[in-house]
Amino acid sequence: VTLAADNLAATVMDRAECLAACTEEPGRLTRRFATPALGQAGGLVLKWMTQAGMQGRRDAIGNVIGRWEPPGRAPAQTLLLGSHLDTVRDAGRYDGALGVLIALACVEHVRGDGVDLPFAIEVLGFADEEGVRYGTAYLGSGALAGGLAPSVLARRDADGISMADAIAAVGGAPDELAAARRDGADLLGYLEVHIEQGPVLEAADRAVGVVTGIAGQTRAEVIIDGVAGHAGTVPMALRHDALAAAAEVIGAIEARARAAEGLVATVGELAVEPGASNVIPGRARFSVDVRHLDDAAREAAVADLGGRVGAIGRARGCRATWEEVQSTPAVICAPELTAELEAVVADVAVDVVRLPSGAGHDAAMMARLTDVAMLFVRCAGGISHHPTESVSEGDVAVAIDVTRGFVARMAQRR
Ligand code: HGY
Ligand code: MN
Ligand code: MN
Repeated sequence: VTLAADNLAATVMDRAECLAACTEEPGRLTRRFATPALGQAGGLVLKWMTQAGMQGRRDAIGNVIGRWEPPGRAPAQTLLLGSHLDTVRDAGRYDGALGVLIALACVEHVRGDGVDLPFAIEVLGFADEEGVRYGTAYLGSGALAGGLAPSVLARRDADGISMADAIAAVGGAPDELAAARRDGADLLGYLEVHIEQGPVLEAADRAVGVVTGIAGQTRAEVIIDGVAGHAGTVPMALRHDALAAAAEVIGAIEARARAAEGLVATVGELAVEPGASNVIPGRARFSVDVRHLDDAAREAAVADLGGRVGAIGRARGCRATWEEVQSTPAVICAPELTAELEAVVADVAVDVVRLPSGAGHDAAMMARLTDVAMLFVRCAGGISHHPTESVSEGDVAVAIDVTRGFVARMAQRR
């Protein structure tokens, strides 16, 4: 893909198509952590980084990191831009990738137009934000921000492969994760550009919006053990049907979320054992994802639901457990950095729409390391985590202009 300064947005769109071809599953886009498909996408980004005059590398967990420095200078400070390169199953092509490509386009502009900056820029393509393979989100940004517990390396995926082995299998260094932690002392902040994944900007007819904060999320796993049996001979009153118990719990989860303003809860994965049509399920395991902008409200819901799981299990003669997998607090975007971003949006995009993020983002983890700000880009119908996810080239051009303007303001601020 060739590059000229005035068609950065077209280049971003073309490159998004190239990245969308890096998939584990022909015919649909699935690019999980530490897979060859993710390696292939990272390889493309590294190539584009090198073409943009950046020093590209992969860190111990597989994050792709490109560094640009002003010619002949070794600046004391660094501005971070980026997002994630992994995807959910049957994903859209812009969730994550768009932010990495816009960050790259911004550096290409800086270099192409000979803009002199008093700081370096690093573009980050995180190796895992979605947590699809190992259930825990933010592995990539967690390694950089120091948010990973070493115990996470022992987690096994659906095929029984440990995270440590998966990282090593794609050339990473699982025993060097501590060294991947970035020192925050030289950082000016982290800006993440991401599709909104919701309907607000489209309803407001705005190309971009400024994110005020990111909802906290709790990920848990519920395991219900009942008694498997013959579907034809065990009377209903004598059953301890694990899936029927799960259905009651899932209904209770939905009801609890519906009853609380701003609370969302989702069961996205469900496994039934032994999994035959004529056998009463002996075991059911499912994921729970609970989110709210207010941590107290989320934690109250989690406490309620954990209690309900036990009660429903006991009432049915099943053993039901709620095990928390990961809990990430809500994050308020850094006011100063966000004010800089708002000033640019006010110039470039008429007025400023501010909105919270119900979706999790690497910025939530990067906030442990440095100030964070986020720019949302309108996406058609607010659709995301779906192959029809889409953005317009015009909106991408606005997002690139805002990112460039943000970098220029950060340069004046020094
Ligand atoms: O799940 C999320 O909110 C994000 O897409 N990882
Ligand atoms: Mn996502
Ligand atoms: Mn994302």
